[in-house]
Amino acid sequence: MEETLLNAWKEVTKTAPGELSPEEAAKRSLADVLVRRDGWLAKAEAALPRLFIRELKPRGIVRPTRDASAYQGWTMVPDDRRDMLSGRPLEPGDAFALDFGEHAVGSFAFSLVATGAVADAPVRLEFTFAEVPLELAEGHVADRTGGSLSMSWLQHETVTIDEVPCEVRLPRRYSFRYVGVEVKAGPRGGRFGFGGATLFAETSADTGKLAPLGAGTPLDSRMDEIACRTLRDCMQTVFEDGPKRDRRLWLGDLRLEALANYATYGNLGLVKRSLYLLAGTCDDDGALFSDAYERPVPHCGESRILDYTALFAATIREYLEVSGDRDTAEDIWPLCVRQLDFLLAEIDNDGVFRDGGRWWCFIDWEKSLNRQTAEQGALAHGFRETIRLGEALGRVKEVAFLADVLRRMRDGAERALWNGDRGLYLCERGGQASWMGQAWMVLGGLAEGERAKRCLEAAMADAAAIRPVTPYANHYFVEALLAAGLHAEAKAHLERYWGRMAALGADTFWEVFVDGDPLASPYASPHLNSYCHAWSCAPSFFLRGGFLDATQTSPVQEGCRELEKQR
Ligand code: RAM
Repeated sequence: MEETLLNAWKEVTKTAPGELSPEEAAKRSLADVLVRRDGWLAKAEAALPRLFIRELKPRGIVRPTRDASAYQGWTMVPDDRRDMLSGRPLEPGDAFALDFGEHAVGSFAFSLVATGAVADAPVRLEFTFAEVPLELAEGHVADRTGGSLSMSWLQHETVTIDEVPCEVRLPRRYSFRYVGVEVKAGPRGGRFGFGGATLFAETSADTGKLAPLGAGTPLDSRMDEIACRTLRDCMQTVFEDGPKRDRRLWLGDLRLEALANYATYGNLGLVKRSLYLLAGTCDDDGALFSDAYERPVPHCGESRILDYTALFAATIREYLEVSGDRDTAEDIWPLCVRQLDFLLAEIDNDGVFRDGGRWWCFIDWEKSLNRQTAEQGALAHGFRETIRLGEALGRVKEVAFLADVLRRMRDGAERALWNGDRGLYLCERGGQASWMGQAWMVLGGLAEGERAKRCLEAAMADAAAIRPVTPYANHYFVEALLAAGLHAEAKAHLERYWGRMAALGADTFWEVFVDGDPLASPYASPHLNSYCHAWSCAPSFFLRGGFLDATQTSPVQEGCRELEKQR
């Protein structure tokens, strides 16, 4: 038998009256999960939200221009050929770009108009839908250079039209602000023109519910506005990670989107649907997958991320706190308990997480990050949240054993990971220090009080400590600063990271952002990055005081209120 904390527990647990041993809890929860699974999918279906549709017209014609000072080296400048939108006769080789004025998600329609002369051949147009100028300026080379994901994610479309005049609506949904139009082939001699375009923007966010941010610095308002737009465009029939790519539900992204949503659009039904979709697509062993697809029929993806699974309990507990929807939380509770079996199996007998290679340990996209310390904290956070959810549901006895697990993890971290001289938690192999390692130790409650402050400050002061590269991980860094009571640092970090994106002209916040490395990409091509990625909505959550529910009393929530007061 493997020397894991779970097995140790199974050996030693003497069930106290009324309590369940971990083994019994797991067995019972699996039976409950399998009985309920189909019902969960039906409930996901029943919670399908309505989409709000807005019609947007192009604001103007633009041209990408090289600008060394602009983000990724490209900026959009106005193009004075405005008559491109009102039927100026076109020739093969003509090209122009539309600017819709803001990022949006939806379907795209356009018209071709007659110019008087007979259109004696089909018209072949190529469209390039772009979230940022780079995609438009260099989209044609991206296809050739490739990347580590499929290039079919690039929003390129070639359309051949037989009859002019005509109205055409493209079949896919696109995520963009700019659209490049190029006449690839067609009749010569000015026999057709472009008659205009419409973007039918879709979202399940009711923007009418969005209260103004109120007081605050201009930068606060700017960051909040960008974050709200980002979230709006990712709120479709589930919380998508990014509407350009991967266009699906991810558990880790869901938690942060749900938090920002509570503070902004308050669409509780969408959280419920997303939770049920993940629950209903778990496997026959009751294991959650980290991503799920809605269509053509609900099904799971292929990823199982350890730190995402550990976030499931928190996502349910927060939903319960805000919505008061006890039925849903009680309904999915057995699935939460079931995950404990998988999570606990990753912790050795001495209370320390050591990567057994069975899971994808994510935390952040930074490649050089050794994830040991961060996962230790993320798992502890997951167990703490499971206890809190159990308390809220009056089911704490089922998971009472976790209190001791947490004690053992704290002792384990103390012995194996804490370095008192440097004031940092370090990974066992190689002794790496990272910002996220400290952040998750704090969030997992393994570092508290002065220790929490000390390790976060030590990481920030250590030039060699590995920094996070995604807004996702940076969100947790801010959460950790707030949990440690470092409010001013939290605000400063928000301004440094998200404020910098805003200063660089972000219309929506990006999937990855490394100041000084604008072409950074986890996928070996910045063209594959998503530039509207809702795990980056932190400013709205933090600046709007966190949850809608003012009774929240966690240190993070108090920190959020502190930031709100300071605005
Ligand atoms: C990316 C997705 C998503 C994230 C996973 C881990 O591919 O876009 O945002 O949750 O990776």
